[in-house]
Amino acid sequence: MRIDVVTIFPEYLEPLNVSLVGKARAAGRLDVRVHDLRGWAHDRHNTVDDTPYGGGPGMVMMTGPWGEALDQTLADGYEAGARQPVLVVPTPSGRPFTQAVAAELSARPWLIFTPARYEGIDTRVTAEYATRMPVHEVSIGDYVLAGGEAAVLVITEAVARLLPGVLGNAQSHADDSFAPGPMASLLEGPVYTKPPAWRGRGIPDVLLSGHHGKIARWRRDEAFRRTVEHRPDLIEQADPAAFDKKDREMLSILGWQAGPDGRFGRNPDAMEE
Ligand code: 6GU
Repeated sequence: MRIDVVTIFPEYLEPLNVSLVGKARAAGRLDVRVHDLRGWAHDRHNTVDDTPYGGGPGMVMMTGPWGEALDQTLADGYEAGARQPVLVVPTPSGRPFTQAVAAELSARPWLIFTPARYEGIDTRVTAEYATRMPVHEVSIGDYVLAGGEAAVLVITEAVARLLPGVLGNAQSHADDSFAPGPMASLLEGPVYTKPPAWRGRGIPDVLLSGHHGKIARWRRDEAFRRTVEHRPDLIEQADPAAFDKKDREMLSILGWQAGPDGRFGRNPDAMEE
């Protein structure tokens, strides 16, 4: 996969040299190019922003530098043999970035990121490139960052770990929290490693039993506990067909029951802690 990032803070993308993404690059599975947007500014102050039409606070990133930067980035990529670019525009007003979006992007050969500072980029830029390639405007959560660079780090890491050969063990993301499939959208439960006793705290007996069926069931029960506690919305939205008899027993113990539509909700008679 090729990734281009155009930014006014190239140094903000330094973490892409580290850890999983850094290793994927070193292994040749990921080709990351970071470009300084100011290289396409033309006045002596390297200006890339201007005041918003209609008034109001803040500054808007100008069409000129972005247009030239993206034209050049596209031309260089095509020249190097890259194909089928997708433009990924991080913005708090984008669609939520989820594991499903990460999986979709990981199947593409070429991503171009346009993290913005100030109040965002003149809308005509995305409108223009949307006539040439798919454009995904994405937000990484319901809070406001000073710019999209941190979102580029987040999205790149989520995508890179899904690339073939980047995680040693393909099974390691089959049971991720938010992985698609039968385990759909349960959070992962607690994990333990050696030593077997630490400050008076032991390991649940089942994990030492060697009984794989019981261990799998225990893990799923703990996943239900944690999901009910941290993300009850995931249980409410889940397709109840994904829940077997044991799942339903666990949900009942946790104070959840199926409503008339089959979906699960908190049992109003259950006692709160
Ligand atoms: Cl992608 N950008 C900014 N500036 N803030 C955000 C965001 C992105 N996602 C959530 N908040």
